[in-house]
Amino acid sequence: MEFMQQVRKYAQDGVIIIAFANDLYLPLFNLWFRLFRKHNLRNYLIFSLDQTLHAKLRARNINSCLLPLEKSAFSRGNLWILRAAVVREILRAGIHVIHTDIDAFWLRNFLELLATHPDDLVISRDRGVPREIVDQWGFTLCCGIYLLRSNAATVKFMDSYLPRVEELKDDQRALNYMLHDAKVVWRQDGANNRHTRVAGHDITVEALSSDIAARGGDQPNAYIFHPWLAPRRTHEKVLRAIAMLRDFPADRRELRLAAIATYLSSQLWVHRLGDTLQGKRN
Ligand SMILES: [Mn+2]
Repeated sequence: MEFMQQVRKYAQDGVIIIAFANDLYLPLFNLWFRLFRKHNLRNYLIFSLDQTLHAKLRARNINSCLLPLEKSAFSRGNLWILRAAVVREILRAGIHVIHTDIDAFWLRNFLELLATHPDDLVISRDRGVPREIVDQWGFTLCCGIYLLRSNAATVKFMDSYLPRVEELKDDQRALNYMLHDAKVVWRQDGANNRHTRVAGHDITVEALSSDIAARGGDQPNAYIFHPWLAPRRTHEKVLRAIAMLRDFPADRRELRLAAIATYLSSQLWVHRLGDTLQGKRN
């Protein structure tokens, strides 16, 4: 596949960091990238789902690969399937993958965890989807940020996983159900991470503590903050994320600049100015 040339070009030490976005999410991407770029990583590739975003990122010298997903065909389900298919191709090429959502903010360099977290799949935790698994494990695996190592077992795992993602149109549900079907037993380590070996697939999994990959609250050493941003307009999501990031040791200056940029790039300030003038007249 054509995108693999780009992956090979940007991978370093056999690792590539990937994210997916479209132009609608540019404000959120901008906030994400402000934090990500501080780690000076070059081994990343943004899969731009439309030409508009791709052109904008290229103009800013951001590593982007155009992987068009037609707006008419665009649904989250199709994106999850595409994402899993891309990951499978990269693993098949012998390259380890770190996948990050663009709302999983890199407060610290997640790549550093590679050396001390040797499991095949190292993945963040969630408490939402699928509900029935939360009831049993006390958590679920969250595809917002993960490291998947390339080896014979993980490549083979993807061959079972991808059809499951296609069937459920949801990569997170598919992953959790596969492990649940394999009747995994979680073992807790001293740092509140959970570990298991998946019978039948022979892969090991580490479900990271929220001290490393936080979904909220006060985790001062978190590498990743992946807040719940309920559906709303993208600009509002960004402003909400900025407000939540203030609880973490993120760069205050970057956050202020991001907030200003978000106001300027949205129509919000025009509306607010309008409201203010209206208020004065009344
Ligand atoms: Mn997310």
